Amino acid sequence: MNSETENILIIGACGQLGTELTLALREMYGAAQVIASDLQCRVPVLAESGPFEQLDVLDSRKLGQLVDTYKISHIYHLAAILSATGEKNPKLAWDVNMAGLLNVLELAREKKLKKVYWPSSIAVFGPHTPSQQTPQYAVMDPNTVYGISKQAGERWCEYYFQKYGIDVRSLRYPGLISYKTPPGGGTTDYAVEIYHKALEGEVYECFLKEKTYLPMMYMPDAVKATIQLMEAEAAKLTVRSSYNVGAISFSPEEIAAEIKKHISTFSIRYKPDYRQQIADSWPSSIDDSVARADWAWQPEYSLPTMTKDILSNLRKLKM
Ligand code: NAD
Ligand code: AKB
Repeated sequence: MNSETENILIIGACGQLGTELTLALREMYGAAQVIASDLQCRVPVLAESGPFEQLDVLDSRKLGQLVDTYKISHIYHLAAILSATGEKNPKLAWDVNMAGLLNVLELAREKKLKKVYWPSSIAVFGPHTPSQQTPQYAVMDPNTVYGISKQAGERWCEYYFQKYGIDVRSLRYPGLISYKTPPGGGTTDYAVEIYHKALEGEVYECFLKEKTYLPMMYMPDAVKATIQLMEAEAAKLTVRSSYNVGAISFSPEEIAAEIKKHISTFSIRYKPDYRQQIADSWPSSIDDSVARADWAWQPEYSLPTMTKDILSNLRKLKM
């Protein structure tokens, strides 16, 4: 452990985002510099490729001990209860999402951490938000406990930046799509499950209606955006709540049609459930011009290039 360089703690590292972000940060900064943590180590590669610590973010004493032991300078706080799971257990979602963030922000203030990363979500928007090309600054009336916690979290991040000078940075991710780690209970999870079912030769039963457009992003773009934001010069950042970041927008019928170009026998049927109402309250597409202007954000993947990449990689993994 080198105390002169960045020592990074990732909280919630075993999740869909954390698994890939941890490995990318270990590549960049060295494995010993990047401490992965989660409730349990569900992803063996994270303990095999570098330090891993069991941590509940609600345990502020243990969090403080880890920061001291590893001389942590940067925290990536990813632990959260996502939208669909949150609606089943609103109290748990509020406690984990809110108290967890406040523990991290307080610790950053006490221990004078150099930087904190905390992700927000398109879930901060609601039914009265303009749904097409949703601007950076728009009406926010989230109606899920997850969205309410993310909106409040954004306000806390900006508060800690303005009051205490904590260098907190944040992105409002759209639905993240990956093939390496399963998603954790969100409304956009269908766009991950669909690829697995297609390769298993099964009909995919989609929990959203065929024309439900949502903003989405392939995981390599999400990892790139996160690292780019964290590396950006502080003086260039004009948003200290959370940046809109966009990439792709599509509906279930469009992703199914794209998969059919590769697997002609694939078929989908629709059985919308409680997640339809959540999806209907979220934007269809995102205006991320502020992120593009401030730190040169530019996504790489489209629906066709993402689909080709996921299917070829999943085929190799399933062989
Ligand atoms: P995930 O559900 O896959 O992973 C979250 C991780 O947090 C899990 O490994 C879980 O074990 C851990 N965790 C839960 N409670 C904890 C606690 N009390 N202490 C420590 N760890 C705990 O979520 P994800 O998709 O990787 O999302 C990561 C972050 O990105 C979250 O803040 C989420 O809100 C945000 N985000 C994700 C998406 C997406 O589509 N995946 C979109 C927008 C925002
Ligand atoms: C969810 O669906 O809850 C997440 C998100 C968009 O925040 N994928």
